[in-house]
Amino acid sequence: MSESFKTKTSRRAFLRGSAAMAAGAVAAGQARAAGPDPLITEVQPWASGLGDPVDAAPYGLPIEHEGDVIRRNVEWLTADTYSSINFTPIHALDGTITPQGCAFERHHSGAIDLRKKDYRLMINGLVDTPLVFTYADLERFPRENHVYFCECAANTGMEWKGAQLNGAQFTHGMIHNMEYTGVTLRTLLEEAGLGAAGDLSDKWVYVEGADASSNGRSIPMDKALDDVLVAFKANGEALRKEHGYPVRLVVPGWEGNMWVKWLRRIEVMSNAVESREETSKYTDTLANGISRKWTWVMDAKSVITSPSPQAPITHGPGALVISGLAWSGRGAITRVDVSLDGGISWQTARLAKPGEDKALTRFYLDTHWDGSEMLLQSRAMDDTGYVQPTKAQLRDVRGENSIYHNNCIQTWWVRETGEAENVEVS
Ligand SMILES: Nc1nc2c(c(=O)[nH]1)N[C@H]1C(S)=C(S)[C@@H](COP(=O)(O)O)O[C@H]1N2
Ligand SMILES: [Mo]
Repeated sequence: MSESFKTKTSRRAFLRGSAAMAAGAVAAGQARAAGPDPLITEVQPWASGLGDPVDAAPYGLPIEHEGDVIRRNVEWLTADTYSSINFTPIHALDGTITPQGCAFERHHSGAIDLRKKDYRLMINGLVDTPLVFTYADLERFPRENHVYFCECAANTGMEWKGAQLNGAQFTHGMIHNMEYTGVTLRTLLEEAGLGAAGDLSDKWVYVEGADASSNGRSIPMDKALDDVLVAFKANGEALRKEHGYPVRLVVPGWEGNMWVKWLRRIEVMSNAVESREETSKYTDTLANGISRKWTWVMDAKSVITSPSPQAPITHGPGALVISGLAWSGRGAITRVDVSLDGGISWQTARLAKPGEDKALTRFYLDTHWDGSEMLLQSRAMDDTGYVQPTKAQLRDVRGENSIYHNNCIQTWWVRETGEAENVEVS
């Protein structure tokens, strides 16, 4: 085949292709018809030889070109990286499931290496028969699968006094959403027998981890018997070390701190322990200096992940997909509104799927950008009728002394260049 003939046929096929695309889709209408595109008309190196054989990577990692889709920490936030946190790159993900490899980590004394054969889970206290389970024992109870989000109560906590961190990863990335496989805590408590506890309505369980910090937390019995899972798989595979391998607690809709990793003991008690993690930490100091405790539930919240400071608009005016995440610890997301003008007017976004109970919901606003600046906001609603508050509404109730449970509406200022910045419109 002569070179000119090849170019001609390819060119014709290409033009036909682009005309068809333009008829169907807005974005594709900008097909570059200026000249032959060598990426289409020339045989490329990747088509001139073999690719990698199977087994090149017995356990695959993302392709190197995606190397910036990683967890990141903020160095000045914590004194060291053992009692610290990093952030999920939510600005670069889509859909709702967080891959374990880039799901945020929060440790109080580092991620420990605990082998299944060394794993023991004790249930003691006000139970008929104190029990110790091995990992193999846990695998013999009936299992359930559920997708839930886990949000650290400190997520967005740096933004109380004003816009601070420039990126959805840093303002809202203390969250992940996985499909967990595990045994209900109810099953294990009933195995030990709750007769000894008497009236269950005022009882608690105290849960602690095997790491040096132990991260002990008290959970009211109602919740313990409701939807709490003792989980050993996430997204189909074993939990990663950093997420509590081999077993962690999943406390749907409630603050991440209660999701005890490397779970080692569950004690049925007549009182809450009032441990460090539920008194000096994870309580909410109000304007008058008095702190609220037992604020376990993560209220409805949302954020636009793209465009956002780390995900600017790079394509100029025209078709624009605005996308983000919404969630509620009280139930399912029913609606998300998006504003392009800092909350003056709102449009209802499209939910990728109907909202699921205590799990992330993906929303899209498929819109046309005229190239002018925008103040992008999203506002979530859940099936209890709750509406995500503005920053001003939240401050009216909470003051500015809080760290935790900041679920206010976030604003990104998108400039004519497409770049975005964290700003406050309260
Ligand atoms: N044993 C133990 N469990 C723990 C912690 C810990 O340091 N030790 N950190 C808690 C906190 S504050 C959060 S937000 C979640 C974070 O879970 P992840 O690291 O899987 O994201 O785990 C919780 N469970
Ligand atoms: Mo946390």
